[in-house]
Amino acid sequence: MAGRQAVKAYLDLVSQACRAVLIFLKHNKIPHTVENIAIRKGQHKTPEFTKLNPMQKLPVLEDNGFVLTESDAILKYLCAVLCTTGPPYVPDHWYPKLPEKRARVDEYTAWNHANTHTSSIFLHEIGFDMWLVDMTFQAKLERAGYAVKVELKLKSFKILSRLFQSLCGGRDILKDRPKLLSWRSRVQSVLSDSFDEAHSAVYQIRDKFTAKLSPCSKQATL
Ligand SMILES: N[C@@H](CCC(=O)N[C@@H](CS)C(=O)NCC(=O)O)C(=O)O
Repeated sequence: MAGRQAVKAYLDLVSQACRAVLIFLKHNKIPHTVENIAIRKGQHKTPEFTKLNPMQKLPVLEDNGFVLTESDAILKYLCAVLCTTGPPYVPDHWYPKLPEKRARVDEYTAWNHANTHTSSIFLHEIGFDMWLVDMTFQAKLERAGYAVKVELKLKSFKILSRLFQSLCGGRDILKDRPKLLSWRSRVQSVLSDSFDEAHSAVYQIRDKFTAKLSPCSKQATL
């Protein structure tokens, strides 16, 4: 971002939407600072934060006075701003300019937004997650031929961060799904350190949770 200030991201890494933003910033080496806002402490309800986002939700991005909410909008904004005005440049494959390719990414992010967020308590805690994996993510990835290569798209990236949410509860919902497991490890290896850094809070919650389980329950979850 030559000549531009670092962007400021307001995040709580317990949130999947926030992790997606952080991984994207780190992976693309976009200069940024992070302001940690702890949802569990109600820090997103303060008058200062409410001025930034009247909806009192995270993540929020601030770019030289321009304030943006909603992780999808933030990721697409960063792609749009930095595809031409780098360095660093965000490569076109993340959010292609070609209308048909772009529409495929928008198709997924629209579906993701409407279908995986509000229902996530059911999806992750009550066991509908298997239905979700088989009927939706897997079907969508089948159509895309599990295409990840080194060319990551916002689409595969959002799927991955969503699927990782259940790890907080100590469950790996992909453990019996070899195709999805291999796809996930390919995406993770492309994202490498930025993925693990953004998931450090999730790993801590998982470790705390699984430490309390009996050996038998541990086997059943992870
Ligand atoms: N659709 C929004 C999700 C915003 C959202 O619901 N954020 C949650 C964390 S994942 C939050 O801030 N929750 C605080 C609350 O609802 O009080 C996005 O993708 O950015």
